Amino acid sequence: MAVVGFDLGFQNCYIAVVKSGGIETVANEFTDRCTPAVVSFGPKNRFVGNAAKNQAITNPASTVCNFKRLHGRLFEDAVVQAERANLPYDLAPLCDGRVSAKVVYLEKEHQFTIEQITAMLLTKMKETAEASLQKKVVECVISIPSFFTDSERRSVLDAAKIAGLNCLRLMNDTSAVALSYGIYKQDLPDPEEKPRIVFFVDMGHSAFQVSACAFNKGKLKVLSTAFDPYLGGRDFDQRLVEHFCAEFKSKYKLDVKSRVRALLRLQQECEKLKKLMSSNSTDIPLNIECFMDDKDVSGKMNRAKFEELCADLIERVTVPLVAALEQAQVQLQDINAVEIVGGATRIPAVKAQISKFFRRDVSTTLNADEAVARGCALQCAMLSPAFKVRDFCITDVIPFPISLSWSSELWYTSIFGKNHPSPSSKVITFHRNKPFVLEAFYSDPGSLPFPEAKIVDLDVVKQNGEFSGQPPNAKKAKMKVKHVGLPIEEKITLQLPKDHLNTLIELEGQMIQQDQQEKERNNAKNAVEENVYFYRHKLEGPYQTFLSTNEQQKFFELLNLTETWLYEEGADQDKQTYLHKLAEIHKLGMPVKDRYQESVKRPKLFEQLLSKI
Ligand code: ATP
Ligand code: K
Ligand code: MG
Repeated sequence: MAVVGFDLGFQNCYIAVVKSGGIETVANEFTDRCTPAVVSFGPKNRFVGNAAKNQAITNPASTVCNFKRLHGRLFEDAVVQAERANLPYDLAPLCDGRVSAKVVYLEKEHQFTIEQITAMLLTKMKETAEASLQKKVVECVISIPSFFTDSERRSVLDAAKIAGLNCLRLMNDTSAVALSYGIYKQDLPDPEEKPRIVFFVDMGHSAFQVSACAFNKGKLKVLSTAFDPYLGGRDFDQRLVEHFCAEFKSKYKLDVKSRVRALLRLQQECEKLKKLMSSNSTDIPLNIECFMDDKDVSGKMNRAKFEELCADLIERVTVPLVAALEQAQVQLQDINAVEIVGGATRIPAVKAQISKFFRRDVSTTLNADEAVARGCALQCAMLSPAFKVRDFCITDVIPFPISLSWSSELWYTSIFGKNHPSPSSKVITFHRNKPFVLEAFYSDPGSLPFPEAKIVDLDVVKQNGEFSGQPPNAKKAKMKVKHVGLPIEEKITLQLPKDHLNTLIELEGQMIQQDQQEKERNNAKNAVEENVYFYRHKLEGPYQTFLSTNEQQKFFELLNLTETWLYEEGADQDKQTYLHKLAEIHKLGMPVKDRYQESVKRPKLFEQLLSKI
């Protein structure tokens, strides 16, 4: 069994695998260990990751990015609507109200659910892992933000199923980081000693998360988790974008926001600028050629000015830190280390703010980009029977309290409090002789990172059970309790119905096949082109003397004709046509190649023979 961990980032995804006893992060075919969370749709195939990111500006309306936060939500949801306002592609409701991305694929309009989009990304990551491991990947652990609610989590699980993955566990980003930190530490305090307290702080592209963890030998207990789901690197980019939009308006009379492509280019440049400012405090130029109306634009920025533009964002860094510290019930002086990960913690002001709050230097002992994926792979190894990993017990927490209600009797109880351990279970006894409905829900809608209470209603787990075995007076006849099976019908709001899920699994399979066919077609076309160049080169050189002038002339003619054909009607043909062209070339080329190779081998064979005489 392959052991794989996926960091499903808002912007950047990473894959870690267990290979010859160690954890490795895997590079894709672009030798990039980061797979951008982008899926693009073309007339013949899909592009995922790096290839899709390259389409972001040329094909913005069918290039789906920034979609992670749309999981488990309805189209009407305020979060979805707020995201939609800034997306270069369109979202649309499905008939059940869930959200989908509207794109042009295979020259037709298509709507893909967010689960499908994430599944496409996971398919790509799965293929990358398979290429590295040289075996099939099914079992995996996937990371999610700690603030993801039940419906968001289930939505990610559905995406995994569509991609043909068996997600053994979803792991909170910061817990994955904590596991990567703790598992190899040789010097953790003994179980009966005072634990080592470490805070993990992760600022990614879309969100800010912090968790407090207590480590002892062989165990990790998450004490608290806090977050700002709407504070990440992209907010810092946006400040720069706003700044330059205003500047270009007054300087060049350009309305950048009226043009999708210009805005996207500016966003890309601002992100680059932000990264440059992390290692450079002097003025940095921003130049974009042919930006709008054939105009070149330029501007400049420096770290001090940037920090001014982002002052309130930097202030907000403190809020979750306070919450995590309070809920963990530890004192600043009890903290042994503060580890930062996530790309946006590289912003010097963010790092300084964290450091200022904890009154200590922050540590960067972990790989800021890969720690989440590595933690997921470790967790996957621990869950896999095929691997022996040192015993390490993780107690995670769920930040939101959960209650149960029994609608028929207005009965209500809180079963799990804020930051309750996870996984955990509780036994609750009901005495019933008729079917009954139990409803599980988040007790404190205000604590959910949703702006609207309405969404909370939809985020409820309902359990509908038939119960017939217990006599009505079971309470009195205590000694005669009879145990019968309790058929449970589970109703989970917003989850894909099973038959629909199967359809989506099938559809993903078809799209994988379509991509494969397109890849083979392209390979065949490239082979024709490569062989034209190969033989031309050889005919002008070493092959020259191995065919008659007449044959040579005929061959050159074929190569020239094929080359012209490739640029004209041959530009877009099916695989078979290319293979046919290739055969034509080989028909003339192979005999020459054989003659040539024979001539190279002949002296050597001759020498061998001579040496034997
Ligand atoms: P999320 O955790 O929100 O799902 P993610 O995991 O995809 O997002 P990361 O890859 O951790 O996010 O971080 C990406 C962010 O970090 C981007 O905003 C990127 O611009 C920013 N970033 C990366 N390197 C630097 C740097 N050197 N200086 C400033 N910001 C940086
Ligand atoms: K990431
Ligand atoms: Mg992340």
